[in-house]
Amino acid sequence: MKRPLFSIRMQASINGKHLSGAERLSVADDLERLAAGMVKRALGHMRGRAEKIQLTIEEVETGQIDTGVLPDLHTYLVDDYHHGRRAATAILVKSGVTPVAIARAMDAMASGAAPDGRSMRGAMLIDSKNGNRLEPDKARGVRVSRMDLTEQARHELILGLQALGLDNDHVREALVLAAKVITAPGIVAELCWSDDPDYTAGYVASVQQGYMRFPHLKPLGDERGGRAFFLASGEHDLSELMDYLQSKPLLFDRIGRLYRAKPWSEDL
Ligand code: WAQ
Ligand code: MG
Ligand code: MG
Ligand code: MG
Repeated sequence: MKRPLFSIRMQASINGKHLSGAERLSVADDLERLAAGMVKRALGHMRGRAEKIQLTIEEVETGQIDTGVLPDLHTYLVDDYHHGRRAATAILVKSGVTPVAIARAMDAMASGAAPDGRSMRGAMLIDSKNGNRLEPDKARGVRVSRMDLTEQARHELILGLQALGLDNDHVREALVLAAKVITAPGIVAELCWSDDPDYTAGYVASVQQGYMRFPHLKPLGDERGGRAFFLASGEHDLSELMDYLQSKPLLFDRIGRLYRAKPWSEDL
């Protein structure tokens, strides 16, 4: 833990549109392997081969690194994406997000979120009361980075997810991202579904309820996806929040509980 850590990030695009991204924290010895894996991912993405790949590697000041725990993971079985979105809405309402704000987030994600109808590279920031979009760059969104698992926590997570038949990059990366997002100052909850056409699962996450995933939050084949971070209404300190999401290094050294899938029911 005393060895210097680096933030390594990849962003790939095709036709000037976001294709794929990744972000990890790593010691110097692992950077080459991680960089190769990220380039491979960008070139072999199911939505096409990247035309431009940007890799950024920056040393992180080890003195600033906080540790943390991943949220508990729950899977709720739903019949289809309509059912999934109703369930996700019910959970978000419990977290204090208004139906108007939820509908705005879901409409934006379902229609591509970026002004040109494509998926954003980052996340939307949405006022949890009135649903207003607050991110300064509406085409790009806010990209969260500088978070990862310790080696030991990664090992435990992989074993735990394997036992549930859930070990894939989407789940691992989303859990780590959500873990950082829900502890950010002013955020009450997150909503996400993938922009990968073959991946229909998504989740709602909050500190109180954990990471609640649904196998269907969008129709199979849909290339649109995104993330919405809901902000407590009132005074927003956007620069503090963006700084935390983009720059605060966080290493998760403990995993949460990983629950078996169960059918969704309204009174959960
Ligand atoms: N920061 C902010 N927004 C991001 C980031 C990031 N680091 N990475 C992705 N996004 C946004 C961006 O708008 C993408 O278009 C969108 O999220 C989807 O990204 O439990 O795979 O990497 O089974 O396609 C969730 C369910 C999977 C996992 C999410 O997202 C599970 C997923 P993707
Ligand atoms: Mg991506
Ligand atoms: Mg991703
Ligand atoms: Mg994707």
